[in-house]
Amino acid sequence: MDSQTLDRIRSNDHRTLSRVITQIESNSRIPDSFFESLHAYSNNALRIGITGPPGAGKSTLTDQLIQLILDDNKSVGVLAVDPTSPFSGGALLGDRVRMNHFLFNEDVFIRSMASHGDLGGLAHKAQEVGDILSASGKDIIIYETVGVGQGEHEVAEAVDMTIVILVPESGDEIQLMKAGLIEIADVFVVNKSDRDGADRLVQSLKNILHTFTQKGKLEPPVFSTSADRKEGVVELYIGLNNFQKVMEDAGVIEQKQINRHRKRVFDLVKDRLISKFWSQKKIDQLEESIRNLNKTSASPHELAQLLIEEQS
Ligand SMILES: Nc1nc2c(ncn2[C@@H]2O[C@H](COP(=O)(O)OP(=O)(O)O)[C@@H](O)[C@H]2O)c(=O)[nH]1
Ligand SMILES: [Mg+2]
Repeated sequence: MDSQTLDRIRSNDHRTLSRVITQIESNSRIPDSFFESLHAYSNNALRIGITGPPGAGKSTLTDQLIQLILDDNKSVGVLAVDPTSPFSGGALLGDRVRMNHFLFNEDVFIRSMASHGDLGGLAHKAQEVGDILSASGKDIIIYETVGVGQGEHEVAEAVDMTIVILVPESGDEIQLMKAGLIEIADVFVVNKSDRDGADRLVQSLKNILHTFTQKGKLEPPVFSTSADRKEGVVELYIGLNNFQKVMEDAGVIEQKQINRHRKRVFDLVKDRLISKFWSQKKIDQLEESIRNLNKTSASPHELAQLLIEEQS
């Protein structure tokens, strides 16, 4: 990583953005000094996560939101994170084709990122990419993630506002609560409002949220859209701006940022201590002690304690 990289990022050079994001995606070691200098420029963008079941209309809606953001004289970075695909591109290729009309617009940067099966690392990768997009001057960063399990929780950790997209086919309220989506959502969107059952879902979501939102927490608003017909999307954009203010005034966004900062420090310390600990000597020592399980009398707990106590 040469010293000009940060300058290029800050001058919104999309090729450099791509190159650095590829390095983050593939776990290449990027020097601390780079992130130290990046930090001062990494906190200006609003980070929004958009999650929901496959086919709910996340990409269609994101595409519409990009246009509204541009109309609002703002710039946007989009990171499509696919926790289900071990390969880059793949499932998300269709999305990229759909958003192709923004290809030569320097106020829009769109990238997909695969998790390479490393779900645990997704939160910090999403963070780092967000820092880079923020340093390039993007006002808003959107993360599109398929909500199928763990991935959306990882991404929710990296954003200021999580939008959960549902469709009338998403299932009943009980399933939603089981899926844990209510815990991570700041905002709900019921998309495909052109389909049967949409109004009922909006109503029952509102009821649940009203009943189950804890005291002192903000009750998530529920919006209704038909993304491919461009219905309700302007109202959603205005509603998101308003709710951002509500979240800011309530200190929710600042609290999320503080939590992120703390967690990043915790994670970095953990990673560094672990990699420092496992010297070749320690690895050999462990292998030596467990080579023949029949003869190994020490329990895993004893061995761990021995390895930790011994000077490296
Ligand atoms: N009927 C209907 N179809 C929609 C709507 N929004 C998106 N779709 C369609 O649903 C499919 C999946 O949309 P996509 O944006 O790729 O979903 P994603 O997997 O959540 O990103 C596409 O064929 C869209 O054209 C909508 O509001 N109503
Ligand atoms: Mg999509």
